[in-house]
Amino acid sequence: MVSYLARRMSRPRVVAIVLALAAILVVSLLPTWRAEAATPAATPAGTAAGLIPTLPGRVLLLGRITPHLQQLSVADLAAKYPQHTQTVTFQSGAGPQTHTYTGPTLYDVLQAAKPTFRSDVKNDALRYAAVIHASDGYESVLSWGEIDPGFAGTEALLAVTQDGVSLAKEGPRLTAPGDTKGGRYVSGVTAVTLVRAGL
Ligand SMILES: Nc1nc2c(c(=O)[nH]1)N[C@H]1C(S)=C(S)[C@@H](COP(=O)(O)O)O[C@H]1N2
Ligand SMILES: [Mo]
Repeated sequence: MVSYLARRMSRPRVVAIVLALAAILVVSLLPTWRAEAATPAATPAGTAAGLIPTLPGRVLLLGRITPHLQQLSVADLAAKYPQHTQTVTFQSGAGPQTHTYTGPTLYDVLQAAKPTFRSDVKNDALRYAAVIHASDGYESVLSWGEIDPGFAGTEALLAVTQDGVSLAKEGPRLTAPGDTKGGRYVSGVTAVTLVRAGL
């Protein structure tokens, strides 16, 4: 077509038409490109969705542990740590819910991951917190003082079963016994980051 046009029109005119068509194409695609740049795929605003890689059937342990990146399968969680059973009730948008969970304590899992607590800083562990990340970008925090048996000693579990049903497919669920509302019962856990919140 271009050669047909070239035979009928002067060369500068063909060049001008091609450039004009290219400009129209770029201008018409610009809003799409800009929208894609502003909203990376499936990242709800204000969440870590997309920032933390999701390994199906695995939980990543990250942050102030030794080494800094570790991974566990749900089978590891069910076999390598002492298992606890707890029946808990929490308030949710769908009314109060009561469930029975089994799994290791978050405390045992993090202790085995060797936190980088400093022995030369008084109660360094009390400056630490675990961030629980879920597959949908939901996150919640438990401080070390909440889960350490020497302090509040909340038996937060990384539950691998709920009401007798395996959570291997959707990922473990954090429990927060003692909480009234269900907000910290994080489901579909993909990662736990141990952070040092002290300055
Ligand atoms: N991953 C994830 N876990 C979550 C939530 C969420 O949005 N995403 N919502 C929380 C809230 S606010 C409540 S009340 C409970 C509800 O539990 P259910 O999803 O089993 O009904 O889950 C909690 N865990
Ligand atoms: Mo909730």
